[in-house]
Amino acid sequence: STPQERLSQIAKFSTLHPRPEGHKFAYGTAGFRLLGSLLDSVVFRVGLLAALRSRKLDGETIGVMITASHNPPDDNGVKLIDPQGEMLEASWETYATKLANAETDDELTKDYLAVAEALKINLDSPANVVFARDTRASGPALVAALKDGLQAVAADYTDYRILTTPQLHYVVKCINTATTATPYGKPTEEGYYEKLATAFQIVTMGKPKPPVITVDAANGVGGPKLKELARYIGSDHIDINVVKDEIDAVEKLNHQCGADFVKTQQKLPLGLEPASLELYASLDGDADRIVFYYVDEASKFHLLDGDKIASLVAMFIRDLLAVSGVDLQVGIVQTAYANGSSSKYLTDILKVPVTVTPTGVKHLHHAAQLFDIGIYFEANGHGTVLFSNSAMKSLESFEAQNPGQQDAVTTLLSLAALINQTVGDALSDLLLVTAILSHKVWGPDEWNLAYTDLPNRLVRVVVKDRMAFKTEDAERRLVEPKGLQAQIDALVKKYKSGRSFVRASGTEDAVRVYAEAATRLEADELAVKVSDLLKVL
Ligand code: G16
Repeated sequence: STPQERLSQIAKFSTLHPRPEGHKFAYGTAGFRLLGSLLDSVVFRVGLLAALRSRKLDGETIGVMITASHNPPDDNGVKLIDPQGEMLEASWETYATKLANAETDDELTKDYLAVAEALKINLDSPANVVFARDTRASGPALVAALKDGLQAVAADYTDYRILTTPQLHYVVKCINTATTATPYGKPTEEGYYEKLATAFQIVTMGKPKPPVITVDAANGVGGPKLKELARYIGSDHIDINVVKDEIDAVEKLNHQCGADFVKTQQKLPLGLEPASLELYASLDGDADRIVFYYVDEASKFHLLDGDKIASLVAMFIRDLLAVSGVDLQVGIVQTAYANGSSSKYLTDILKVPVTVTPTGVKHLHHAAQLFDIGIYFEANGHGTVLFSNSAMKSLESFEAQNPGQQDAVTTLLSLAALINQTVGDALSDLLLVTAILSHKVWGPDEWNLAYTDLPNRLVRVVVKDRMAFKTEDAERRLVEPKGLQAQIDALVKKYKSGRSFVRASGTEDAVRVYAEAATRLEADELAVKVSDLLKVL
């Protein structure tokens, strides 16, 4: 087709997906995220961009995931996945935002061409895109808009229907590595289950069955997918009991349950009646986050969040490396939300280096890639472990001197297969944690012993303009509004082991306040006082 025909094709489709007036869209921490009813034009345009991205990369396959993860049921969102299963390269976020905000069909075609020209993209080259969605009611209509976008620019696509976000990341990496020396796996949902199930069976071979686990699936896509995964593993190897799995009751998604609820409220999902000292976990709406918890004999609730997962995994991997004799550097990546006690434990007791980055998987992921084995977890339960190519080669070529060393190397290699290397994955992390507990013959209370969390509180504050909040030092300090940081500092000084920071959310129209201190009372008080500072703005 001629360039002119191409543009009129885009304009023709675009008229079917008009941009709602008065909204400024931004590609944020987790792509575009807002009310599902406002997303039609955005998703259509993401289709155009996904095709451009694929064409720029010689037809490598790009992923598009339609989900709003932990957000309420009426929200939805869309994010792009790069060829190795990573988040969209940051420099492209600007193009995404630009296309989403074009006022008219004409402006859109002009902006589209401008991106193609600036990046020297050959619009005749092939474009390949795969996509999936979560269980939200607005999903099917948004998929239709995406397909229109892909058709408008003649991209080839495959609809993977309903998947968890990490499953789509896995598929993207599998497709793009299929013909390389290190194929990641079979690019199907079944391939995903097979890979994880086999790795889990190898990692736990000869070990006792892990503790029985009950999983709150937030009434989202993770429920059916986890049941399927458990079926592949088999009840000889693990007992997983899935609750909160009503995916058809769309209004129940993330409602008083799920990883975000349990982490921020620091309490059990609604209606869950736990048996003491048994292991529980909660997923979020697209199953890329997980937190664990239990109640003790005195019915006290204990949260085992992303920091606790990172610490458990770091300890296990460090010990395996010591036994194996393979010399690899392990590092941890956290955010400002990491509990002060966890950072202290990792640095002082485990003696592994800790890097702090801003919130958002892309930041943590990149920092983790700098280590041989990089462990990254946000306190909210999003995280994974990255084994570098050279680490994999060292492990694969290592010549063990005794069966102990061989065992440790085999376990490390199967951990690399068990752990989703593309992004934080609640299902893969669930298997990772239970496999470690099986090795240690631990229940949740033994796991929890490593360190005691400093009491902490997270508050969500709705402000007039969250964009007015600018931070530095990995979000630990405010630069703007001017003068506010000095006021926070003055408050923090009054509390033993006090720490507090304020940052704008990238996924909700609000500002988040985090506070921790030596006692529950003080942590709560500090959080309230810092929040009060924002109210007078
Ligand atoms: C997303 C991001 C996470 C982030 C979370 C909350 O998670 O992927 O990295 O921690 O939002 O971010 P914020 O505090 O900026 O709203 P999810 O699970 O919602 O995709």
